[in-house]
Parts: sequence; structure tokens; C-alpha cells
Amino acid sequence: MSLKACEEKNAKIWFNGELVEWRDAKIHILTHALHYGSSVFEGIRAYRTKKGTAIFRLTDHMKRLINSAKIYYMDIPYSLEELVEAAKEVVRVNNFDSCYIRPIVFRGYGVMGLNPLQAPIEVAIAAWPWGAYLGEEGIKNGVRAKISSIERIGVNTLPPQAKAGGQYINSILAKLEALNCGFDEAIMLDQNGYVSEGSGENIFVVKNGVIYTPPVACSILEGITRNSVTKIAEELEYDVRERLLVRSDLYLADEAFFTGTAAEVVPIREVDNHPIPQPWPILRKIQERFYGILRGEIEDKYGWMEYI
Ligand code: PPE
Repeated sequence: MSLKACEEKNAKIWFNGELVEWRDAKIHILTHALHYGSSVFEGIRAYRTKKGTAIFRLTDHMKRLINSAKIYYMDIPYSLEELVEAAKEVVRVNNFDSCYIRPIVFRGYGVMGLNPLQAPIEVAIAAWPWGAYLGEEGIKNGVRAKISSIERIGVNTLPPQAKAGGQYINSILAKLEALNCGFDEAIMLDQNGYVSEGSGENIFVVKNGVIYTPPVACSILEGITRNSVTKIAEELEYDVRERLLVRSDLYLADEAFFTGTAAEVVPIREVDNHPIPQPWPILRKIQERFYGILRGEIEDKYGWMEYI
């Protein structure tokens, strides 16, 4: 569903503690975050299952939001419990089927300049139905990726573990370059030339039955889907290792895939025109279990599905 359609449906957005009409959830042009990227946000998905609607790892996402805010010296005026409850309320009140939830904490209107401390901290949580980020076809048959000429922000540039608004202009450059070159997604290298992640996803590679993914030190966002997929793979008795990966590990991979909340689990079928041919047996087993949990069909032994 488009954002416009949500507006026409009179969807509600939680804004500084209250539910407001979609069209009224507005900010001033001199909002600090608009000028300097001084916001932190999350992306979370809710799924309608036979047992009711559940939000996948909601508490973990809100914990990460609080940590992102901490890195940028922002004090969120709500507790973890209040944020969790607010997100559930937004999903309940809008009665969406499955949807994407976007909490954002930002420095608001009040002061310009690089000392933002006089700008108020504002918090909003919106939700809308958002389909497959890299396409339904991508989830089935994979996407074509290009190693980006845009480097991923360094660990001492903008801490990649924070999910901050301003950091995403780095991802946008990489994404647009990939699209302009006729690819679906970018794979970014870190400042040392090691594989980091996609523009909005973590990356995994399978070689000789072992699953590899770059460590946090490679400028990644520590993805919640990455963590979930690791747990699922280990449950399936695969060996999952954090390891430095180089470009040719991608070119010579037996399987490769992206993970993320918006993207979910998406096979990579080509990197820089080097094919990674099907079948992808390990990836398929992981997908089966991951989507089974999201649909409420496979036992959720970790309590990831937080029913609203
Ligand atoms: N790396 C980056 C840079 C990233 O943005 C995401 C999520 C991930 C890894 C995966 O993290 P996780 O969702 O916890 O598994 N990207 C979010 C934003 C996408 C957007 O376009 O906006 C998302 O998937 O919600």
C-alpha cells in the first residue's frame, strides 16, 4: 500500500505520545534532523498469522533504537516498555494485515547549528503495508548485485552500529550507483576493502557447506535478521562463522544472500555478472524455516513473535 493510500485511509501515526491523523503528523522546515540527519530509526515487520498479528522481535528492535540514540547522545523521553506498547498500538489501531513499522527519534525544531542540545527530542511511530523490498521475484529467484565503488562508512566515521538517518545517504549513493548500472542491489566494502553489507541488508556467503558473514568490525549494522538467520542455521546444524570476506569470496560462493527486515531473506544470484547458480540448498532450508516462523507455522522457540 502506498503512503498516499494510508493517508486516504486516515491511518494513524503515534507522535510524541498521541495517535494523530496521518495527514497531521507534520514537522517544521527548520527541524534539526532535516538539515543534519540527526535522527535514529528502526524498521520492524508485523505479520498476520493464524494466531493473530505478531511483531517480529519488536523488543530487540526497540532496544537497538535506544542504543542508536545513545550513540548520538539523544535521551528518548519514553521507556522501552512504552515504545513497545506504542508500536503495538499503531498496528492494532490501523488494523493492517501485515505491515512495516517505522519508529523514528529525531532532533526537532528549536535550534540550528551543530550543537543540537536545545532542539527537542521527538518520537514518532508510523506503519504501512510494505511489500517485498527487493521484489517477490527476488525472494524466489535471487537478485543481481554489484560491488559498489562507494565505501561503507567507517567505524570511526559514523558508527555503523547506529541506525541513524544521516548515515543512510551513504547507502543511497551505493544503491543509486547499483541501479544506474542495471543491478538490483549494492554490496559495499569497508574501509579496509573487506565485504561489509548491502545498502540496507546484511550479507551471508556459503562455501563448502560453511556459512560466513562479516563481523561487526567490518562496518555493518548488527542486523536482527542476521542474528535470527544465524540462530536458525545453527539449529539446522550448519556451521556459521563470522569472518573477513573479500570480493572473490563472493565471486566464488556456492550460495549468497541478503538479510534484513525490509528485504527478509533474499538470494543473490549474481555478483558483478559472476553467476551463483541454483539450487541453493542451505539458503532454501533457512528460508523455509524463517518464513515458517513468520507465518506462525513453525514453533517459535525463541519468542520472536510478539503478539499485539
Ligand atoms: N544493514 C543496513 C545498512 C540496514 O539498513 C539494515 C536494515 C540491515 C543491515 C539489516 O538489519 P535488520 O533489519 O535488523 O535485519 N534496513 C532497514 C531499512 C530499509 C529501508 O530502506 O528503510 C530495514 O530493513 O528495515
